[in-house]
Amino acid sequence: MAPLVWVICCLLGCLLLCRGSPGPSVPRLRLSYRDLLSTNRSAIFLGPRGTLDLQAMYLDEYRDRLFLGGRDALYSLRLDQAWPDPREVLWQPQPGQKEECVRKGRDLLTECANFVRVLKPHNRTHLLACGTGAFQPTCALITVGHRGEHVLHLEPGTLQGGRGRCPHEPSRPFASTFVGGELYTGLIADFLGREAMIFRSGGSRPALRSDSDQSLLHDPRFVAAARIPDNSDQDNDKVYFFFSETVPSPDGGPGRVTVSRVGRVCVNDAGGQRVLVNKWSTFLKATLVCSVPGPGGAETHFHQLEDVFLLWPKSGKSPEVYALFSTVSTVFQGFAICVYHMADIWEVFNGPFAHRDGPQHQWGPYVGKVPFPRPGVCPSKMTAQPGRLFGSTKDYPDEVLQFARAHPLMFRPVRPQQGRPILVKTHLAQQLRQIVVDRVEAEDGAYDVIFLGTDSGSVLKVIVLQAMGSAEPEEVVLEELQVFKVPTPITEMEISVKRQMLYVGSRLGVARLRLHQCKTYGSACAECCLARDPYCAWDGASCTQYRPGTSKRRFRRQDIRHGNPALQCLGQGLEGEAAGHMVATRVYGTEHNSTFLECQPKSPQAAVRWFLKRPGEQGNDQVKTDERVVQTDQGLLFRRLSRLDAGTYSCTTLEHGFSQTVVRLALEVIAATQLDSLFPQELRQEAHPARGGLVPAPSKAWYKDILQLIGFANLPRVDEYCERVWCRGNGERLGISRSRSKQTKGKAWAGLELGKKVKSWAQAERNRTPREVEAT
Ligand SMILES: *[C@@H]1O[C@H](CO)[C@@H](O)[C@H](O)[C@H]1NC(C)=O
Ligand SMILES: *[C@@H]1O[C@H](CO)[C@@H](O)[C@H](O)[C@H]1NC(C)=O
Ligand SMILES: CC(=O)N[C@H]1CO[C@H](CO)[C@@H](O)[C@@H]1O
Repeated sequence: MAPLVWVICCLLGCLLLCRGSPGPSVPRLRLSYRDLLSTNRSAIFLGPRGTLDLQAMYLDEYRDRLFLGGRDALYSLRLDQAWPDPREVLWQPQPGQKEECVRKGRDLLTECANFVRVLKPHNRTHLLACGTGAFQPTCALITVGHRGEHVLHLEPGTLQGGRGRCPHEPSRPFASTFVGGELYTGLIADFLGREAMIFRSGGSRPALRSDSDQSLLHDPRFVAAARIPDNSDQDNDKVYFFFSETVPSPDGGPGRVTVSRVGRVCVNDAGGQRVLVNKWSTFLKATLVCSVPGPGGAETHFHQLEDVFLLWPKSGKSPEVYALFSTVSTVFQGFAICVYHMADIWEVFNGPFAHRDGPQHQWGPYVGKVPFPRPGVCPSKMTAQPGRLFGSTKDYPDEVLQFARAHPLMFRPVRPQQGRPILVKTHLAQQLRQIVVDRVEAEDGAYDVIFLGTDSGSVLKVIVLQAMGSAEPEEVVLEELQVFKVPTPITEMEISVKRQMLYVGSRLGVARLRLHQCKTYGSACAECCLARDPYCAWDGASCTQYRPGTSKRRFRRQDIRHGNPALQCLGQGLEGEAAGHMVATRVYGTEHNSTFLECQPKSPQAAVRWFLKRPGEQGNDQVKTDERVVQTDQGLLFRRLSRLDAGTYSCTTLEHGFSQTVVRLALEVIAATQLDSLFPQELRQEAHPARGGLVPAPSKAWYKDILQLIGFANLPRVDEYCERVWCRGNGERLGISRSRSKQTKGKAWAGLELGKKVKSWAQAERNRTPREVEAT
């Protein structure tokens, strides 16, 4: 029965999600790989061989370096200099290890190399690096120099086994963090991929690991690890692990289910004295819930943890936990972001332990007496009792350790802030893999800007607005940035708030991406305002980075909540270039032929309308579309132009109740009869490709275009036309095949492909006298 209920719940969930889908999730701005490079928004490092096989990234803001772990190699890039300025260290597997790896049935190309997966600070001059070593994990210390130096070399004398610190496989998820000279790692630590553990090593204390007899971890997929202090007492410091597990169905039904967990251990855990020797004695875990409530208690659950980002506040000690989840359902695919307070996590760890009891072995809260010191509590002043100090977990009574062993799971789950996700995304063309959050001060408060790395090499920049008096948060996708040229999953993302940069890694390489580039939004106040980007504000002259506190409160126009330029940009050139005074660009079309008037607003969220002012008339009429005149996403298409179509066309956009004219085109229609009478017979033949014509383009097509040129007997106009249609820039431009960018463009093309040869023809034409032309 259980699976059926599941499916039904899920379907119901789908419907709920569809109906209540918050806000438009179409990005307001889409920037291509080329756009990003050409505007210096991003810079790419692919390594000397064109691909890094990137496995690890460590952003070192103290040294201003970015360290990368790849296949058989390590790299160091300087952040403060022209990018890239790499240092490389080659690090192959031990001799014979590659062959052994192949002998054991592993793939030579994809598995039997040293994939460097761990890069952590060791001390002021050294990093700890670990690689898979062709299925024999190996660690070494890497000299990186003091601050200001740019050196990178491996210390051969420090090579040592890396089992428990680095997985055997290049692809298996794991998480580690470096605390007080020791490395804490959550991973599967054996060749066969069965031995899941949390492992601590590298310090002067004996290594500590999970108790494998108890199977505390069920096929875990670790995504993050970090030290988070409970309070100012360092004795209470704990390392938290975020992971998903596949556990037997909790209601005793068949099959297994995926659940997400937060687990923790005390930094000062030393294991037990008689039980749990060299094993964790303080390990506890709790379930992380991220679900959308529906009517009648039906919930759509997001069970699989994809990534976690800890947002540390400027003041205060505990971070907010931003977690990206996905569904594990085969019925529909969705993603959700839930935010957890540490206080709520602590409360669950202080609450009842989960306990299996009763005839069906159901889970319930443990109601018996819990021994002292409470299992999971670190030895500290709090555990001291008169006569018994409990200075170490080795002093804990056996009873405490036995209880901890038997009750690693808390009964209550951790619920997110507001009890629901801050963001739900379904029907996505791509999957979400990574999350980074930046808290940005804006004119009207702080906004959390969320960067999401997708599996198609792009980054989404999103804000979530909690509307007043509404339960549904509004999602605003500010930008979609195609960071990598080809679709590739983003595997690493680090932010430098200091540099206002995001470092984005995929297998291919790493990109440095500016968090914002305000001028991309446009040069008018209204465009800046409509962008709703908390990083950007209108400063009275242009769209620039908003810096709180530094402004002299002159013009700081920003309206993230409503994006209402009418209010924000009054007297700020709201009309500007966009208004009625905008000079119309002259374009030409021939009667009976097709013509296209282009208008692509920057924002795909804007509604486009076309207006026509006929020659001699006063008012603007909205263009009536039918099968002859078609409005497309790119502009207005006339299938067959009529002389009556001549006039001035205005393309206006409507967004957030704000209307603006973005393109004005004065269309002139050249009568068919005029063309025929003006066309020189000999040129018509000469132009034919079969007779050695000028361009190897579709014959009819191209000479018709020349007809159009001829149509303008007065030469300045020929020039003008040539200029507009083909010859602008380097003269290589073809009438139709030009790059499509996000900029709004107002242009018409004849719908024909013509090359640069037309230009030389036009040149020759210009040298003829008007009389000659007329005479022909
Ligand atoms: C991009 O950066 C390079 C080097 O710093 C500079 O030469 C170039 O002008 C910049 N381009 C733009 C569009 O800012
Ligand atoms: C860092 O550790 C290495 C290896 O243990 C040692 O050789 C080096 O002197 C240490 N550096 C500092 C600054 O302590
Ligand atoms: C498609 C179309 O209408 N083509 C016309 C373009 O103009 C020439 C010259 O007037 C006509 O012959 C074509 O039929």
